[in-house]
Amino acid sequence: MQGSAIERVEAIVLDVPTIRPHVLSVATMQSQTVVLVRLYCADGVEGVGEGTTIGGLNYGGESPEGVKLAIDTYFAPLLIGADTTRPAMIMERLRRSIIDNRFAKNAVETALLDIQGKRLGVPVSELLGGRVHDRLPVLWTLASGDTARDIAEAEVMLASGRHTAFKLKIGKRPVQEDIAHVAAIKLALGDRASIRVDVNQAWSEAAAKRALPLLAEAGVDLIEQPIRAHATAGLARLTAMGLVPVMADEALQGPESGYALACSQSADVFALKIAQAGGLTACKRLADVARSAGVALYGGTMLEGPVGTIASAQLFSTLPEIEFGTELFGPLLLTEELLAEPLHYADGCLTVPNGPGLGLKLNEDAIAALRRDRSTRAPAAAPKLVAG
Ligand code: MUC
Ligand code: MG
Repeated sequence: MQGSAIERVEAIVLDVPTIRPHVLSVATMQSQTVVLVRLYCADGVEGVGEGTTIGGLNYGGESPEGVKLAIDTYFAPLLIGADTTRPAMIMERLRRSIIDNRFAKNAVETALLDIQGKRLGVPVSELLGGRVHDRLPVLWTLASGDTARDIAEAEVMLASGRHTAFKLKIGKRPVQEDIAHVAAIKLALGDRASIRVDVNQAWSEAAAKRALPLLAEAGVDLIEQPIRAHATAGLARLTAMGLVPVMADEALQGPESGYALACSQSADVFALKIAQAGGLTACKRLADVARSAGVALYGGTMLEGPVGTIASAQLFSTLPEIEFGTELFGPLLLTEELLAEPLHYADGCLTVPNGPGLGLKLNEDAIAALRRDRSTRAPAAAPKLVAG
């Protein structure tokens, strides 16, 4: 086997507690299940990627356990022996054999680009066209489920200077209660903060039509995925109301869906997510579609740990315009540090690492302690999630 060939593939499921419950319309997270995919080459070079989602199967079709199963059973046999100096060739081979599984493909592509960057001595951003930003603006999500607690949390963030924009998770409560919650937070924070809302598909079009003028009046700057992902005509009608910019998130399942949404003028803004897009290069194609169509950009996440967060940052750093900033705060939601050297967040921004590949070193002790399969005595069960 040549030195650059993949010798071993490992998919690891980690259960990491969150600093507080994170309440979305689709799930309440008490912990995040981070899936790491590690590729080991014969010459000792290794790469890591992440295939994390939100709320097990509450958010989409790929669960953490499903990503691991797909990697172990279907991806690994195609990867063993493959020459990592040809990441695009490997990804093409995977695409020809595996139809969907975008989260798993993203994890593998991230790991391949990590390896390639390490071999060439350049950050992943330079393999994707080259970075134009060394720091990216990062908002914080207020999602404790309690208005007073959210305001107190925002005040702490504003005082520390770590964030000046906030996304509120709504859609779980009746619409009027949600509007009152959003208006109270905006009133408390005033011009000191940009407030956006994410409904995670919870509303009907009729409910969204009632809510939009009220959200505009409250001073909301952006509304994310208010209605079902497939309801693109409805999303276009909400966008055409022109009251608050509308952002597509769950509706974006890769560059082709972005093209369709752009053609139907269904959204003002696209939430770019490397996992939902099926990898970094697919996500870059999605960004190109948006840019060509005059759709604004936002750097989204699946609340990944540091590996997925920095893979996203490496890509987002190459985009000249990312008008609505990013939400690359996933690692800050976790109680445990998964890196040997923590990421740098300050003045509302995340610094994009500059080392070769992703520019990260894992905290192996933390990973060993958090792996779901750490005990051979009793197989650990999946963490409890409270649905919707
Ligand atoms: C989503 O739907 O955008 C991103 C930030 C957050 O709090 O939840 C996610 C998922
Ligand atoms: Mg969203």
